[in-house]
Amino acid sequence: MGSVLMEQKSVLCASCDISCSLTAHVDKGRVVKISASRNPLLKDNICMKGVYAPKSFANPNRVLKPLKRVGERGSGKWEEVSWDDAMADIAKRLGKVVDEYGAEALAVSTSEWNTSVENGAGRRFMNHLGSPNWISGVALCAGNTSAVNRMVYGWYPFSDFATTQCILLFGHSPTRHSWTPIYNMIQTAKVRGAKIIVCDPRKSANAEMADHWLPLKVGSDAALMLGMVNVIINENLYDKKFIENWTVGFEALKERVNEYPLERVAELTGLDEESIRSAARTYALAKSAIIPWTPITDQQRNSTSAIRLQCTLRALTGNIDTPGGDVFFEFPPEIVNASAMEMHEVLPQEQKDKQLGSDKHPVFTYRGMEPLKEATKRVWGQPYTNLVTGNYMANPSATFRAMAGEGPYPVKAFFVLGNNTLLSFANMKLIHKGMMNQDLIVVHEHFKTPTAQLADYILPGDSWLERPQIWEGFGWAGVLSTSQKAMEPPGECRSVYAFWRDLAVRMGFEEAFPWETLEDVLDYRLHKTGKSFKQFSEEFEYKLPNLRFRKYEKTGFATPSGKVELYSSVLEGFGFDPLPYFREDPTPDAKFSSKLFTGLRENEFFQTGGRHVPELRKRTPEPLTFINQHEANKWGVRTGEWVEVETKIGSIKMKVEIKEEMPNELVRIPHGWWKPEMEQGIGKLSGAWQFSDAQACPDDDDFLDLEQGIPHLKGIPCCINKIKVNEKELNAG
Ligand SMILES: Nc1nc2c(c(=O)[nH]1)N[C@H]1C(S)=C(S)[C@@H](COP(=O)(O)OP(=O)(O)OC[C@H]3O[C@@H](n4cnc5c(=O)[nH]c(N)nc54)[C@H](O)[C@@H]3O)O[C@H]1N2
Ligand SMILES: Nc1nc2c(c(=O)[nH]1)N[C@H]1C(S)=C(S)[C@@H](COP(=O)(O)OP(=O)(O)OC[C@H]3O[C@@H](n4cnc5c(=O)[nH]c(N)nc54)[C@H](O)[C@@H]3O)O[C@H]1N2
Ligand code: SF4
Ligand SMILES: [Mo]
Repeated sequence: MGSVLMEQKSVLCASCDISCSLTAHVDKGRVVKISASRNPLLKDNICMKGVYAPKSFANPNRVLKPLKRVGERGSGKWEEVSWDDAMADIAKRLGKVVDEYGAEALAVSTSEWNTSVENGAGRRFMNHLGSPNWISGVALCAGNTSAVNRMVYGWYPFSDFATTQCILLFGHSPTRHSWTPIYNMIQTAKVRGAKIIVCDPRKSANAEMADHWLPLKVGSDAALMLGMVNVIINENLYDKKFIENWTVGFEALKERVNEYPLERVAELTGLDEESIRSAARTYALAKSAIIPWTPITDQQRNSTSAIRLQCTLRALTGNIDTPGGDVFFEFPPEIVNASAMEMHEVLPQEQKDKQLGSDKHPVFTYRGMEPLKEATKRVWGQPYTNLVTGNYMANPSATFRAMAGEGPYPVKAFFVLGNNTLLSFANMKLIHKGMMNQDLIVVHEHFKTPTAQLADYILPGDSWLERPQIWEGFGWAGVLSTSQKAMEPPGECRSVYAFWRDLAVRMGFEEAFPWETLEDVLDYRLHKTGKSFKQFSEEFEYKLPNLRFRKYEKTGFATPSGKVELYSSVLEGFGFDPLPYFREDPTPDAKFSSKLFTGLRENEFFQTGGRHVPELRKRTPEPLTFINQHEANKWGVRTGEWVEVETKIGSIKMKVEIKEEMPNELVRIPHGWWKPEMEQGIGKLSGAWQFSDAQACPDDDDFLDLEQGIPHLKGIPCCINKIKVNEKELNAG
């Protein structure tokens, strides 16, 4: 009865990064329930994290007022201060850092959800201040893939799941409660009769239903694809017209893949030759085919080659910008897009040149994107197109080294906006060292995460139920959606836009932020429609683009040659191998005779978040490592026992769960564990030192991809040590 009377708002969920359209039910000014979208097309896109979001945001541990550190950094002691006092002090201290070390001494770390809601404000601020040192979770997730895709064919395609005849998946295994819309699209395609090819060392649910399952060795995706390309070229299965008219470097590519005969590929991947051949044929002969983006190849030491090979497979089969293929969506024409809002053109070249890591690992930095700038302007209408916000980033590892005082110049102020930096990259000890060496750390958050525990200020952030938003599908997925504000933020929680604007005013560049409120900036972004945000969001929950295929026939591709660069002039210009290759793993210490991967997301939590919601936590109370019985026997451990998973740089504690779907020698460790109920502050960090996977992930040269410098999270040599723990003591500190 009550719910009939309740007000309903259309909202976009940001409890993960995929922005499902949902309905918020509001009673007496508070969201009391979340249900699926009222739009019948979107009704199945909701998971338990979305359902529990109001509970998560109403948690008593949520930070509701600005907190200022008292005592030493990480002492765990805070005092409440007013926003005005906090911002005045932050501006003063940032000014001092900039005066002493230059604007590049400010680094900012953030994540997917945030960059979709801040309307370009963070980069706009940094570009006016003069700092290029922006890092993000997208360096390990889609942002880096978009940069590599742009090097090959000038844009980042999104898959046409709706009509495709074939889906080739690398690891990527969405479930009912993990990226639900993608899961639904794969299931629907399967029921429709699309062929499914799954490359995954583990017998995942997708592998179970696949037409081809290729259980490759962890981290060997690039090798497998070199073999598939070899088959497609040598069996003449490629689209000759497309190759002739629209690509450069085919002959060189052919020569390269001939260095990878199936016999060699079988050895590198652990697969049999016939299964590779047969999967390659199915993919190439399908009337249409997609290779959906996968984070698995974003996080490997051969990441750049693996992503390029995915692009290569699409090109060889002509499945680029075609119905049922991988499609280049345009920026929604109705709005001022986020890339334009960011104003990269105002950051002087000499500051761009200072971007950390761009000398050694240029791919997703300003330097890496520079050779594409003219072509991008010609084809896509503007020189800076920051797809998935991953195209003009500093390198995370290089940034942490600079923060830690290891050069090339000091970084002394660090702002974190909704990212759990300590846990969200490789080499947690280095990140910790870098944070301890800062003059100023500001964290905009909901909770006192391990990262926030090291801050000078924790600023209370609003949530997706408490703010209006435009979503443009990261400039990638071809949708334009809106989210209505369903309730007022509790306490003194504020938006990230409010933070950046306030700081810009105090730092003396108010003219770059003429919009006083978040609502004002949304109205501005929609001004071309002649509608206010309020009107627009009442009319459009979401808006699909006008589908136009093979746009390249009119404009060419946005690369230096105007064609798909199978042989990359851009990488060649930076002194890298212009063709894809496979770099074999270094020989590990004999002690580390298994390999771990981080991932296989938990249904209940998003990344490092969510452990504070009792209803969800009780479903997975502890971090679990998955191994099979063979592996358990090898290490002498049993299900339910506590172990330490150790790599050459660290070890983490977790409980064993035997899963027969895991292959021999492979260990799954979950990402992002800390326990909000445990003791806070330095030395403890709420269990992060004991449970966070970032402790065990190395970031030395052997474990970084050469071109992008992102860490290898899929195949780190490890061992398992049985340990005795008193669970009570363990959970105490
Ligand atoms: N070691 C290691 N690192 C990884 C990965 C891994 O497997 N291992 N995975 C990578 C991947 S795939 C990704 S996508 C990234 C994810 O990196 P992030 O997107 O940074 O992931 P989260 O851990 O969810 O951290 C987000 C933080 O934002 C806060 N937050 C959420 N909503 C809001 C809001 O509205 N306002 C404010 N102010 N704060 C908010 C949450 O409380 C949480 O602490 O991490 C990557 N890094
Ligand atoms: N509930 C929930 N859902 C989420 C998230 C969450 O935190 N919670 N996070 C979201 C985010 S940001 C991301 S990026 C996605 C990640 O989600 P997915 O892309 O589905 O990746 P994982 O869940 O990490 O699953 C990893 C899969 O890859 C396989 N695999 C491991 N190593 C390799 C390898 O080297 N090669 C290949 N081919 N396969 C390998 C594993 O066996 C496993 O099946 O999940 C999203 N969905
Ligand atoms: S999959 Fe779940 S958490 Fe992610 S946006 Fe959809 S409802 Fe929210
Ligand atoms: Mo991700």
